[in-house]
Amino acid sequence: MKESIFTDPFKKARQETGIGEMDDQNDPVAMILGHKEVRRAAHNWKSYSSGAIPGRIVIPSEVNIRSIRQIPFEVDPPQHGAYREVVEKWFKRPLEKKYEEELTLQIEALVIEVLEQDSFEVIHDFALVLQSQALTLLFNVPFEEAQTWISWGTHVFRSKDSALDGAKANVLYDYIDQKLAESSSNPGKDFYAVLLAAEVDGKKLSAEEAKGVLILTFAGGRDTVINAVTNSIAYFAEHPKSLEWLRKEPELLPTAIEELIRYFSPLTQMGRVATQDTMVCQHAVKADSRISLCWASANRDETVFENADEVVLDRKANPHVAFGFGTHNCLGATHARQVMKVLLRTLIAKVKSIDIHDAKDNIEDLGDFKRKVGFDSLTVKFNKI
Ligand code: HEM
Ligand code: EMZ
Repeated sequence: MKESIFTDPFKKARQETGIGEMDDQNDPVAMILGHKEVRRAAHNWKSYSSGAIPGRIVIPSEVNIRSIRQIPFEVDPPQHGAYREVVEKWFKRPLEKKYEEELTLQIEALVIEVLEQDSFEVIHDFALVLQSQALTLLFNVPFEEAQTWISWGTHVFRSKDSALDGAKANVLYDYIDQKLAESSSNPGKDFYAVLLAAEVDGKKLSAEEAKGVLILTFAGGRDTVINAVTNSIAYFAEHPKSLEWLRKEPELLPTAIEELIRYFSPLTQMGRVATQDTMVCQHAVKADSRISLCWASANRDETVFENADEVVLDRKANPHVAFGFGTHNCLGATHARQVMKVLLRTLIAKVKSIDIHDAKDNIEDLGDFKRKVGFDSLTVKFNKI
């Protein structure tokens, strides 16, 4: 019961002041830590804007490696709603029967493959592969395309030695340019063609705007899904009774998935830029300075969640904010939930127990706060039923 414990570094600051402070590349961030306050600020886009210069609301800031605006993520209402409308339907496709069936075939094949191995490294040999393969369904492109995406590694802007890797980002940008060019001369039935045909307020989406949506789709759903998958495997390795419980009561799966996502909170925080001088939790926030909505802290708020630091698989009310809240709530959540559902369904059908052989934590360094968000590597063995 060690590798699957994710402690809450924000507790003391949340209880004492409700605010955490960190520096990020000389551009400080006032982190909002309480559940109620995070939800309130997420709603208040007039005071806390997402439409700052591209990259600034991300922590660590990506202003030095990216000038293209991610859409709809870095756009405020009312334009945000118009952009969101053109992609919303496409992001609901994971609920279609055929999508779920194909996802099931992909994930079963992967699980069967690793079940034959004496051990395997979950992040690179399982979660990254699973995430990339599943994304071919969301894009509606050939399965083989996953090979290229796997070669990019777990993050498109970060590499092993560098939290912000411009050269790596260029690989993604060049790839997208090429795919958009191919699509405009020979449109298929994929996400590229949908974006190039889309109209916002009676005007076609430009290639630059389509690129902004695509960068976000590649970047946003990558390490988050990889961490949700990997951390869940660590959890079931150390809680074999939970695996048995779900095997006996599979109707609990959707509830269990929300709880795992609450507990792991794969995206720690997201920033906003204050549009005017304001106060939050008795803390003065200057115009043009950054705040963050700390989803990970809000999800451990003891005034909202009983036994907040425990995984309670059948937790009844679970108003977690791991997928955000309000205007920008996660567009990829339908896909991410389907991935988790199919994965857990496959695990309970085929895996008796899981042994951890080795683990290296991935700790985010947020100034005073050190937060385990996942693993750099996790080596396990799956035992067959
Ligand atoms: C937004 C978390 C998976 C695409 C968000 C936000 C959070 C989040 C917290 C809100 C950001 C904000 O308010 O500024 C997660 C987690 C995931 C996940 C925890 C997995 C467990 C995905 C996937 C995709 C995706 C798989 C797509 C492939 C997006 C997009 C937005 C978003 C496009 C922006 C929505 C908007 O601005 O209206 N996500 N995400 N996410 N996410 Fe996810
Ligand atoms: C941005 C972000 C989106 C950012 C909703 O979150 O995810 C991060 O992983 C990326 O680095 O650019 O897409």
